[in-house]
Parts: sequence; C-alpha cells; structure tokens
Amino acid sequence: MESSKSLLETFNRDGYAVISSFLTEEECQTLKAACGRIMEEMNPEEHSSHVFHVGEKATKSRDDYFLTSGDKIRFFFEPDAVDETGKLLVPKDISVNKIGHALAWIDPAFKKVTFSQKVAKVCRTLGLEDPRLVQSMYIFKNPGIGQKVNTHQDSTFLYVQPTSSLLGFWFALEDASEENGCLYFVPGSQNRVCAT
Ligand SMILES: O=C(O)CCC(=O)C(=O)O
Repeated sequence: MESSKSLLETFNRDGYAVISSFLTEEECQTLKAACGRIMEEMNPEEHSSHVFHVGEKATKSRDDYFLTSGDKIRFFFEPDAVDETGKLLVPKDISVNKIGHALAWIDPAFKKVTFSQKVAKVCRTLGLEDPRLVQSMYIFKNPGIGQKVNTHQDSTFLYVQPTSSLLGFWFALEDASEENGCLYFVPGSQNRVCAT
C-alpha cells in the first residue's frame, strides 16, 4: 500500500488516489454475497417503477422515492429493465442500476467494512476531522444493460458546504476496466467549478 504521505500528495494534486487491493478477496465476496441476499429478498413489484435516469432525463429520477431514500435501502432500476407500468423486462438480477442510499448504516456487512479501521486510517491520512457518512450505494454495471454516466462533480448532486468537503470512497468489488464500466477521473478537476 502507498505511504500515507504519498497518498495525501496524490490526493491533493489529482483530486483522487487509488489504493490497490484495499479490500481483501474475502471482504469483496462477503459484500457481493450480502448484496445478493438483498436482491434475492427484493420484490420487484414494490420497487420497479423507480428507474434511475442519467443525463437530460435525470430530473425524472428525483421523485419522492429517491429523495427519501437517505436512511433506507431502496432499488433504482435501469430504464431498459422495466416497461412504463414497472413490469420487469429482464431477469431481476440484472435489472437494477443501484441500491441506495443507507446500505452502510443498515446492512451489517457493509457497515463493518465502511466503519473499519483501514477506512478510518485513510480518513485520518486525508485530514478529515469529523467525517459524516451521508450516502452509501451499491452500483452494478450489469452486462448489456445500463447507461453511461458522464463526468461530474459529486458535490453538484449531493449538496454540502463547502463543496470541497465532500469525499467519496469507491470500492471495486470486481476487477474493473473500461470494458466493464470502471470508475474514471479527470485529474485536477477538483479545482474547477463544473455545472451539472
Ligand atoms: O453510476 C455511476 O457510474 C457513477 C455514479 C456516481 O458517480 C455517483 O453516484 O456519484
């Protein structure tokens, strides 16, 4: 693992830092299994009318179900996974875009990793003094379905003051590449003001 000093330098310069193999293989499997259980128990009839849109249609997603999900586990479907009545058009296990937004508070497996000593150490290294966990999600990137999320600053979606105080931790639970929907960054873009 990178030293704390170089992690901080990289983060301050680029606005992000990658820590390889941060979670163990066992932790990744545990989180995937926990998500599998949550998906298994989910009844699509209760949730599938809630689709997650990006781009120009994004405002359609910001309904009450979305806006009141901050302390719940809720399911946001891919637009191509359901018809206009909410009927599933694809197998349930590839139908969801994301689960949010309080996974790490509610599910014990996600809570354990999120509040682990190694995450706390990264927080300290980056100079966070009183961090608050305001949102946690599981994002799927299922094959053959889904939308491209364009570059954005998270603080234009999740409003905090000052905007620079918003920090995201992203954990890749599988090897991620451009082919299967990896996260990507624009180095230095933390110093620019971007509109949504
Ligand atoms: O769904 C994605 O690909 C990215 C999501 C994201 O950037 C976010 O939720 O802030």
